[in-house]
Amino acid sequence: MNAWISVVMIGPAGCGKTSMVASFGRWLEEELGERPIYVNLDPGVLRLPYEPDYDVRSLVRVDDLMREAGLGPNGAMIRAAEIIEERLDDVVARIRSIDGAGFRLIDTPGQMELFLFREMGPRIVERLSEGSRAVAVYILDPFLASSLSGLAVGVSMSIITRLRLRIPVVSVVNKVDLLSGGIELEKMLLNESELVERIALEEHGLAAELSAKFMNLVREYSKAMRIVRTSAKTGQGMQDLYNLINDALCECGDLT
Ligand SMILES: Nc1nc2c(ncn2[C@@H]2O[C@H](COP(=O)(O)OP(=O)(O)OP(=O)(O)O)[C@@H](O)[C@H]2O)c(=O)[nH]1
Ligand SMILES: [Mg+2]
Repeated sequence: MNAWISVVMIGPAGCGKTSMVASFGRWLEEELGERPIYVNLDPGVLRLPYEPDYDVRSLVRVDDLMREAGLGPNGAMIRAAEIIEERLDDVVARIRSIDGAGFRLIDTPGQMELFLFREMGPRIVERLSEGSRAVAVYILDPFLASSLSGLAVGVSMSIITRLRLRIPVVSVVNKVDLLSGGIELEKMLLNESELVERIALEEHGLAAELSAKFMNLVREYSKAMRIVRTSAKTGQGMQDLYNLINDALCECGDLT
């Protein structure tokens, strides 16, 4: 049994996965004195704001494929995903061979469909969770999350992440340093009447009906899906993220 806790950062292109790995990692180092292991699974990234302990670009790089095989960016990403899937045993063995204990922060490809909807993500996560624990952090776009129908769309992706990866998922709204004000997302998710009232103000007709039904579905599962606000840029919300991961992983509320 190893004592790793894998934290898989996932979310749409540009939401801040890579920055969150760096920012949460820095917070763990500074606040808890724990150096996490940094894992990059994005073959397309050019520069990383952290020093990876395992970097999938040692196996395949999207820019090399574009240059050498004459592929476009999407074709090269798909080819890179195929190469990673072909060598999955080796990738997992290299990550698992890193010594130590504590957090293993996992950065995933920019296009999340490559990780979620192909075999790569579910298989890697399954193998990394053997004998240890894992949680996914679904990173929502702050502008999408600033309306209730947008929030419903964002949160639906976190439910899909839960279904695909089969591990607990926590949700964060990142880049909150760019928002002024904003709705009390978490409170609203938990309070049915407030939610219905708010939806009626924002949406009409079918969109209102769908949003209400959807948010109620989300609310039903919202115990495990509390949302916190973070900024990977300023470091805001890292303690909340830590607490959320803690709650999701262990009902007794203790990571140790
Ligand atoms: N203002 C602000 N910018 C952020 C924050 N987090 C990330 N960014 C910026 O958003 C852009 C994308 O950040 P990344 O961390 O590369 O996001 P990503 O999800 O890894 O992106 P891909 O892997 O390319 O999909 C960069 O310019 C970051 O500096 C944040 O909390 N606040
Ligand atoms: Mg990235």
